[in-house]
Amino acid sequence: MPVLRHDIELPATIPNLLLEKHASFLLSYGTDKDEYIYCMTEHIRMSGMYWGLTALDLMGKLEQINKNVVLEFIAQCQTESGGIAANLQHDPHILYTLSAIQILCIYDALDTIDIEKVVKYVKERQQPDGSFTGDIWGEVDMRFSFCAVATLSLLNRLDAIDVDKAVEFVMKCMNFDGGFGSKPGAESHAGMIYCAIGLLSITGNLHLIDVDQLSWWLCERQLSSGGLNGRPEKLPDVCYSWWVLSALTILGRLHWVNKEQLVKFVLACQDTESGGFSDRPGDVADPFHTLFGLTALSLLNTDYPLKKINPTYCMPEYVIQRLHLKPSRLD
Ligand code: GRG
Ligand code: ZN
Repeated sequence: MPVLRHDIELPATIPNLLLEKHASFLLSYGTDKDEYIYCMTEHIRMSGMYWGLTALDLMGKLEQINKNVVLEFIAQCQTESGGIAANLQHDPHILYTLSAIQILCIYDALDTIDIEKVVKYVKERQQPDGSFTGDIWGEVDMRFSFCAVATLSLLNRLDAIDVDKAVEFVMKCMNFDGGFGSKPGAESHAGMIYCAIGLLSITGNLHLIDVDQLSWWLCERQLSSGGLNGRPEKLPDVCYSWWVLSALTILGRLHWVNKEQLVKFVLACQDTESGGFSDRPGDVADPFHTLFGLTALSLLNTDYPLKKINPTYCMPEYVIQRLHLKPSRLD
């Protein structure tokens, strides 16, 4: 009888953390603008920059990036509507607006762009039921609620939207299993749970959650390999070490996962030759999974020399403190 494989086997030897290699992987990523992978990621460039810069900052290597080039790129990506695009001549979207604001906060350079116009763009995305569209074309997704609330809170302008309505919509996305989906009735997914818990943490509404039920669902994502999947019956992936662990950290239940096993899984996802992390051992590394490999190790309080990451904003903790933001967290 065929048996479906829902986990992976870890390699016999687990490498140590290869910080220097990860830094050079990220620094060289995209230096060759004719590379296939550079072209294929053109449409998500702003988020790619946020993943890479945040990862470099966690490793204490941010000064190796030319800050002025980054700031000038972001300024050029702000469009007439106030929203920010993923790349030059692209349409603005709330996902890339958040990534741009996150980078500007890391660089303490919000004055690079027109902030009032960003606030107007985000405000215009809110619908009568409290949800948010990602852009002018009308797709609604709970991820966009998180992006809107995170962006405005980083700008200290949450007053621009109806926060109660935004929370009401997020709570409509909660399922019988305690998890959250992308819209009402949609299947629970760890990425969406991060968005919901992040939004509730920023707005001070974590009391609306059944903490034990949701934390059970989250910790049951850990498989025998030590890695976490994003929903039942799926393979483990290093990025869920962020989506799941950040939520468990905010809920005060980080100790409900086996830390030692998870660290092993995360370390096994490194590319020991070229640097970077991939989703699973042996796959191709990319900046997205590199960030989340590092953030997982940061959240797990390992002894590695990494800065602390804030579980709500996925930004270095020192930046969140500099902005005097205090997203709530349960004990
Ligand atoms: C500030 C970190 C940060 C994020 C901004 C965009 C966003 C807010 C959050 C995205 C949350 C999300 C939906 C993450 C999941 C990403 C992912 C791995 C999707 C893949 O889903 P499937 O169904 O994969 O293709 P599985 O693992 O279920 O097979
Ligand atoms: Zn992934």
